[in-house]
Amino acid sequence: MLIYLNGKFVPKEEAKISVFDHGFLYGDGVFEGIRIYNRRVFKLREHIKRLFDSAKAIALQPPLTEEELVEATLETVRVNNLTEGYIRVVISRGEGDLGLDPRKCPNPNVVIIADRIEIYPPEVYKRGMKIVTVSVRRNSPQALNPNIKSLNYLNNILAKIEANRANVPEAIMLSIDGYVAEATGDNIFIVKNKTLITPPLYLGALPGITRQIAKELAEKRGIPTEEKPFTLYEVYTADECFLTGTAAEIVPVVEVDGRKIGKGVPGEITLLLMEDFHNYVKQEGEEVYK
Ligand code: PXG
Repeated sequence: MLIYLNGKFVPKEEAKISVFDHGFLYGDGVFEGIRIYNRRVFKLREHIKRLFDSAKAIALQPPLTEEELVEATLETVRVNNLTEGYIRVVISRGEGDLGLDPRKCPNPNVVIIADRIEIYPPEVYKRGMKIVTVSVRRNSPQALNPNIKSLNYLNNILAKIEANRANVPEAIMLSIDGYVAEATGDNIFIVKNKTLITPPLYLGALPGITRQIAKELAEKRGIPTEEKPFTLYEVYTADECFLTGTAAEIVPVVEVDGRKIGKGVPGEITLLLMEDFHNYVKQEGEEVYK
């Protein structure tokens, strides 16, 4: 496996970053997770754009342009000869001293890893997922905005630890005010009266690329979509529920906190969007091997 490290391709064993990197010391940096489907990098430009938006939000100036990073990402897939997989693009603040001050870090580190992907077992997509709500609240946008895909994922990891203890693969995180925000690494949707509803981003959720696709696919099908705040009551009483994410794709949720959602099986609209999504990923994306 070859890793892109600041403009060079190095073997995995040699791909090393200083312990003084503020990504390591403080979680100071940003990242993206991107899928490779069928020799194409899915929504590559959208991911790189979001990465640059995250970097902008933390006042980190990437040492290369969006176009250069798009090319570097494609090249990383190429040198590893992948046709399917998962890409991690990371820009950390870079090496500094032991203080917080990012001004001491003049050279951000850029890493691109292209690897195989680990996905949920097929049963989860057939029968649906059981999830719980966790006690830890999603970061307040007023403290650390969840719109930023930063290297500081402790909020999500604390939630994941609670999910692990409950023996479920994902979990709902609420906003400080008790509205449904998102899952630990996925966005959330409910379906009510044939309408798709997802929380607005200001409640504290990542502007998910898959979330956006789900909305677009629904609109193409003539299914109305809404962004509005909702509580757990609305989840428990929804007709359908599903999660969206680059790794998870669209995954049906059939039970939340011991309450069956709808009939307790993947919903009609969920199944329709899953099918549309699978067709969509086959055709969309930046060709790796031209
Ligand atoms: N919310 C959060 C907090 C995420 O981290 C999503 C939503 C979905 O966004 P996209 O753009 O992928 O549709 C994410 C991204 C993992 C893992 O290993 C998952 C993500 C990020 C990092 C790791 O499960 N999901």
